[in-house]
Amino acid sequence: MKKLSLLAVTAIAVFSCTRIDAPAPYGVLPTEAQVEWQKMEYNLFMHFGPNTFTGAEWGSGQEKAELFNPTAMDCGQWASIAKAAGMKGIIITAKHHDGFCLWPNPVSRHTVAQSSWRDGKGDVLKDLSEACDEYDLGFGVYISPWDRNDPHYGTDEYNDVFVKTLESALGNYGHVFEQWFDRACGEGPNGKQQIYDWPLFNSTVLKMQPDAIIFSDYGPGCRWVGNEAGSAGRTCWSTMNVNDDFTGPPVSRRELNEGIKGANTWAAAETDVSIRPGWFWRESENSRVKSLQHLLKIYYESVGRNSLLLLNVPPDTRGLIHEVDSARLMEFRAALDEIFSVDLAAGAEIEAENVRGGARRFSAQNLLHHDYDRYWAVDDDVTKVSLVVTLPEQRTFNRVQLQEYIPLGQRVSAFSIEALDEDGIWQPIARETTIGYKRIVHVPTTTTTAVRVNIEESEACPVLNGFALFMDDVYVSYEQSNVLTGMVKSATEPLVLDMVEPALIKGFAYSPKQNGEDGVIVTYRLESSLDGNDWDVLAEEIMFDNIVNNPVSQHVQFQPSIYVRFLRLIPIRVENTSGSSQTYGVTGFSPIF
Ligand code: FUL
Repeated sequence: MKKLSLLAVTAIAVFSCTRIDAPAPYGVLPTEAQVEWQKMEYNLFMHFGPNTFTGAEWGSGQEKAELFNPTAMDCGQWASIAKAAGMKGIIITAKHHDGFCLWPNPVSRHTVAQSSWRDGKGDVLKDLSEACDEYDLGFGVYISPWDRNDPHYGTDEYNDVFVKTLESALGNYGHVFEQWFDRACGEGPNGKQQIYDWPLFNSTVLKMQPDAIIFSDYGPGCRWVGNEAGSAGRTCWSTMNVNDDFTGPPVSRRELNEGIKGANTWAAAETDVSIRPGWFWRESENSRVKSLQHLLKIYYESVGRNSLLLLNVPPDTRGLIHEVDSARLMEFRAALDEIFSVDLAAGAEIEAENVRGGARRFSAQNLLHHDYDRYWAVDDDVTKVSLVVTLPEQRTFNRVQLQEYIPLGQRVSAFSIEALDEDGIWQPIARETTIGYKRIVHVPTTTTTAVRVNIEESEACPVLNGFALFMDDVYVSYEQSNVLTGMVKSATEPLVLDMVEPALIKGFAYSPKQNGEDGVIVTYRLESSLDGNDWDVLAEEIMFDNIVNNPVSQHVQFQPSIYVRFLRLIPIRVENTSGSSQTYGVTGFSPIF
């Protein structure tokens, strides 16, 4: 008996001696609520209020409250559509800049209670929070500090009124996962600009909803992505520099878009974009709902770039999501399911050059495990390291998904991906910078038995928890039909494509004008550049065969793919249907990835 317990004690002692610690956290970290927020990935934004009935984007605040009168209001419809679309939460404009409150805010005289909707007894926040509960969706609110109706606006008193407004909206409708503050700040009725008390506003939000993620340009919960077009930076850090009073330092759109490496606050980028040209519903925009291709591009440039996608789908004057929008959302969902439902890395073996302390617990095989908290980690002094994913058989894919385990901080600042070719040579297929919570990299359609990921630079030893491969047959280069539409250029002027960042491209597409008169490029010199200053000649003279008779889009493929930022076509011979021409027309010039 004595002997046995001694043995057990020895075994425990040996085990605890050899247990390898997890890597120490690096830099500023997300809170648990911020990690859960990022895992939501895709949420619904809803702009609704008097503007829905007037067609304005920014109401003056002088609109009559009775204007707000949706005829068939149904938050259950919104929530069921959001759920079916695969979204995880809904954020509504509880109060936009016109000051109108979608709930009976006791400190305002410009609310649903003064409207004719449901005889002044309606409450959109109540209906929506209940619908979100029913469909297991997060409920969030946009409450604009700028108020074009409140008579106190522009005076010190207003900040107290606004605090009461926050308390009312955040205190009566259950859990609120996100508070959305935009920074628009205009003048009040007295011509004065309001000085907002951000520390007071933020502390009020957290007093009412301790887990809420506070959105604004400066966080502190998450930050604006710097544009309303739906595009996070290819480099995208989740950190920003924020002063204690949440008013600065001044931040450029580029910094919002790309974040700041090593900055003092965790504030991941949120990509807010509307499915329509405007934020509010308008009859005239029913035919201008974004296409499936456009939405896929937005998805790749938000969720695929370490950002959360907040897609605005505004209810109409009935108080319903319009049929055109809901049909597009379902089409989008079906496409995402088709692309992402089959992980082509399933069944692979992953071997890494380094595994932390040689411990199984940190093995690279964890990258295929779906338990979020299992990850691959390396020794502390390793910041440059490769891993090889050997597939069970030859597989074809064009998207590579990587994930960093962000509870320990964002670390990777450069990586590349290679695929093994038939001769056993590693061919580069991508070179990128940051990963973050999730990164979906576009690579050329690749058929291979093995993929190598090289972490080239990392701020601390890398910690990754996800690797996957997908094949997207749905998304066709959206830019192809949208770049440089309908231009006519002089025959001596080069045609230049700037991809903003260097990218690995398989070729390009040039679409001439179809009218036969403006001319087309027949032969040209092809050059490329990484910086727009030094140009490499790729070919002295190339011809678009039969382009004059049949001016359809021309696709030119490179062998192998090239890594460039700029492409330049210098026309040598330009013709129209009657012979040599002084001009040529362009309806598209875009990369093929
Ligand atoms: C901006 C606002 O001014 C727009 O009206 C819209 O609400 C957008 C989401 O945020 O700052």
